[in-house]
Amino acid sequence: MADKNSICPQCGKEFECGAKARLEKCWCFSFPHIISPGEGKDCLCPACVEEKISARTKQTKLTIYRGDITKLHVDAIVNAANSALLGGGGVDGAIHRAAGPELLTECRRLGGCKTGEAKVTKGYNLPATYVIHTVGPVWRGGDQNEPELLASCYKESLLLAHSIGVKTIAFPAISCGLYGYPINKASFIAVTAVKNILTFHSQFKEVFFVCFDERSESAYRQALVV
Ligand code: AR6
Repeated sequence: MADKNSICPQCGKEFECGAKARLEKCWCFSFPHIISPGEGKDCLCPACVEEKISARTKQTKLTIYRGDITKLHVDAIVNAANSALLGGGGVDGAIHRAAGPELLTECRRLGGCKTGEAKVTKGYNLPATYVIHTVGPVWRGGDQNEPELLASCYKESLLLAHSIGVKTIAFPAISCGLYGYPINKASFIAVTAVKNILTFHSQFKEVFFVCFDERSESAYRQALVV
C-alpha cells in the first residue's frame, strides 16, 4: 500500500503515504498524528505536496539559455539593476545599451527600487516588450538575509510579470556578477523561487534562466535536477 516513505512534519518520525489516489489518509506510524485532512480533500503529506507542485509547474517550460539576454524574443527580460535604476555595468549596462536612451528616461521617473523588489518599464529597442528591473543583494557572506532577498527578486519579478500578462520571461543570474553571490547557491535559490511561484501562477509558458558562461550553465543544470 505504501509507495513512499517520508517524515511526519508533526512528530518527525517516518510515516507511510497511502494517498496515491488522494482518497485515503496519510498517517504517521506514531498514531494519533494523522496529518491528512481526510477523504475528498488534497492530501498534505510531503510526498503528495511534491507531486502536486511538479504537476502544476509542468505547464511551464524551464529553459537554460546560454548567451546574451538582450537578444531574446520574450515578453519580458529581467534586469539585475542597482537601487538607483540609472544603469550600470554587467547585464544592466548591456540592457541599457540595447534598449537605447529612452529606457534611462523612463527609469528616471521610477524613483529607484529597493533590494528584493521589482519595477517595470518598456523594452524600447529590445526584442523584449518589457524590462523588469530588480535589485539583488550584495553577497556579504550569507547571513545578512541574502537568500531571502535574492528569492524575493525572483518572486516579485514574476508577480509583476503576471500582473501585466507576461507569458515568457528571461532571468539573468541576479547578483552573481558584481554583487558576488556564489553561483551554486544563487542558482538553487533562483530555481526554487521560480518553481514556488509557478505553483500559484501557471499562465507562464516559458521561463528562461540565462547563463553568460559555462560555470553558470552547469550550476543551473544541477539546480534544475534537484
Ligand atoms: N546577458 C546575460 N547575462 C549577463 C549579461 C548579458 N548580456 N551580461 C552579464 N551577464 P551583473 P549583479 C551576467 O554584474 O551581480 C551592475 O553594474 C553576469 O555574467 O550584471 O546583480 C548593476 O548596475 C552575471 O552572471 O549583476 C548593479 O550595480 C549576471 O549576469 C550591479 O551590477 C549578473 O551580473 C548588479 O550586480
